[in-house]
Amino acid sequence: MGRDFKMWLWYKSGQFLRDPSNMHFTTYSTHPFKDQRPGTSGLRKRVEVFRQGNYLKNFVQSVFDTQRELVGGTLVLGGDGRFYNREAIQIILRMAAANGVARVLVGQGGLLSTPAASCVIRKYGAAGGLILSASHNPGGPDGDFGIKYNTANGGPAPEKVTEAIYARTLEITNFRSIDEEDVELDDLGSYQLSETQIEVIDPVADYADLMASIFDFDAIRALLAGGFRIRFDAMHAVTGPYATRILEQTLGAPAGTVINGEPLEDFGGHHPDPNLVHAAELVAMTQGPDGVDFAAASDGDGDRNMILGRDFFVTPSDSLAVLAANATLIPAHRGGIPGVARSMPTSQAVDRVAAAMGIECFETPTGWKFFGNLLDAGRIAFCGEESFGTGSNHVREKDGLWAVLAWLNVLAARGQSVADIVTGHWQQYGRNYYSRHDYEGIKGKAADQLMKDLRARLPQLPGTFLDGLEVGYADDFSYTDPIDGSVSQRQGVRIGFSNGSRIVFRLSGTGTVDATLRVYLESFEPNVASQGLDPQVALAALISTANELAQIQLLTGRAAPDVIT
Ligand code: VG1
Ligand code: CO
Repeated sequence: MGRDFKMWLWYKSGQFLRDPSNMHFTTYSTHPFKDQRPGTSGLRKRVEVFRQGNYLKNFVQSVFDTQRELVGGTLVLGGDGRFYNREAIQIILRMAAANGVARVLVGQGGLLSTPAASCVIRKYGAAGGLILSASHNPGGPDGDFGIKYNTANGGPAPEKVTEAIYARTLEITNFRSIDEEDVELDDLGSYQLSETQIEVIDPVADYADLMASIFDFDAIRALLAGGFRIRFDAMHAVTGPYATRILEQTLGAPAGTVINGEPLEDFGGHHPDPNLVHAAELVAMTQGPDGVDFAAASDGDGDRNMILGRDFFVTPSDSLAVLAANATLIPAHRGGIPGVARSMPTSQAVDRVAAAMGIECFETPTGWKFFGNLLDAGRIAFCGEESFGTGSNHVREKDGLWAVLAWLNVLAARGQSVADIVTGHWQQYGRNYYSRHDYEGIKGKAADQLMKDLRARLPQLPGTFLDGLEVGYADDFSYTDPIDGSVSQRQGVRIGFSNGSRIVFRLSGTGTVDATLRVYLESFEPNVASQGLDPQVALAALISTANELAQIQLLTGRAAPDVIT
């Protein structure tokens, strides 16, 4: 073997960079990947992308390089249990030890729901957390994987942090790790990994305690004991253990209340996406004379929720509005809430509640990270997104089980059915008909062209009539954070009509292949006699206006959306 070849082997092994001043870690050389910019909620890619070369390691090292509070601090680590979760956790543990993290709190089995991770970060004063999830995207070797950094407030890193991490990924030349055995993730306890203390914690306990401190568990227990029938679909994702412990073991719901409760690496081959399409089994349980009184589902990482009554679907935007209107029935909010917030595409139903209550209402870009500052500043207590996301100031993530418990608390306090509460809400505040149409897997070029064309037309639209409706405003949503003044531009094209209807267009920031166009449609109906329509019927004119305006069929070749929610 020639000297040069030996040198090459030695170089490839990465051993050449072993730092003599600290034998506890090894520095390995690496090369940047150009596609590690986090999207709406962290870095999401196909599993095969994450498993190539140093892909995961590069990103994690970029977090350690830029988030220096982790050195000597506590890191929270866990994921939704999807394929590659365990392997990724072992890699991150070794890198955490090599990067001087003092303590890692990792969920048993590598599990932590997104809201539970937020809870644990806050409770134990961690410097930050790494959450491994691609949320509602399918899992398995051919599915998706994801990683997200959350800061010390427990919330998703704001844009300035994700941009710093991304910038680092573009220039990274090496990463640190140690040569140690895997940590035992299935047994609770404390382990030493080099200089770092690894604590394998019960992923449910802290979260369950937090829930008990917020809600009227006695009232919910009495409701369930009185024959109120519920089902919860964990979709073989992370909420199974949480829902079983809280709903069945703590609140006394009968065994079998939680369905699909065992977390599986591939979610049983399904999309762990709580909507009418993917949770069809649950929806069927609410229908007909034997239908249960209340049903709910959550997504892969436990931050989303779908709420159903008997023969009744609660639109997420309405769910936020109803919970805000009934906030004082929840013990933690007995004294009232200071304000609410919703993402821009979410319906304006909650705005009406805020106006009636005389509290502040904020409109933020899509993604939970934009609620963090408002929550930290105490300006809002409830917030939500149309995409089945609802939450409060108890953590800094949206929280599926929180929403379920909030509904059960309100139902117990009011003694009415889900349908009666929501239709009563419409009578009082008016109904915001709402729907989202998703065109998935369209070519990136076509999607960009569509958005570009729309943007170009915006200045001419105000004052014109589209299908008989006068355009009041047309813009590309820009948000200035009221707390730190940071500006986020190009957050979605909005077209508002003078009768209160809206059409919003934006491209998804969570997909992993091609582009997804989201079209959000909303109209307002104050007249009680006209509030009982199917939203697709009520919104029909607006739907065709949207299609024409954006030339959806012409540019994407699609005659109809793939998913309607
Ligand atoms: C989607 C939703 C958005 C949500 C995000 C993360 O983003 O529209 O409201 O915050 O997913 O949710 P996008 O960019 O694809 O529209 V989850 O449950 O992934 O954490
Ligand atoms: Co999610």
